[in-house]
Amino acid sequence: MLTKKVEEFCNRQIEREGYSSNLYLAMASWAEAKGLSGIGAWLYAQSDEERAHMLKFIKWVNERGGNALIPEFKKPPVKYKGIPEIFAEVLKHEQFITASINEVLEVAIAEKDHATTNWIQWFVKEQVEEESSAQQIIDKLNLAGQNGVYFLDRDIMKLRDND
Ligand code: OFO
Repeated sequence: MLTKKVEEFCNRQIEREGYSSNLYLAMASWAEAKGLSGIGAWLYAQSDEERAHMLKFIKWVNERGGNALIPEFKKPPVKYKGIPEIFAEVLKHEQFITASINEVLEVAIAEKDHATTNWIQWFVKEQVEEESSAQQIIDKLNLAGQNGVYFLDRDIMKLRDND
């Protein structure tokens, strides 16, 4: 059984994972409309993963005797400056999500909720991978210089290792 506090933080995380999914969906659509279908495909896949993260939290809350609430989501930006800016934003957003997951973990520890403390380790590991894959893309873009976006669009799907 979840305590009220753990339930509240998990519900907060449902909103954050859902917003992440919509944010990456908005970025995917923007990139695709600019003709960058490779980068678009990467972002669509990322958006799907975030939806799966949201569902994991929904199911966990309900399974543990809580009530998972489906919130309203803030509208993500519709315009972006460019691909380097998008990936800088992806990294920043993932760092925010990492901090948020850590807060859920800290609340679970404080509430002596060993089950949630154990369950959420999957997310702790996932965040290490997500931050690292965003950083890897930024590094490649920086290395490639002028034609970086072109090469990234061509090769980005090869960088996905987890689907
Ligand atoms: Fe990209 O992170 Fe979900 O958890």
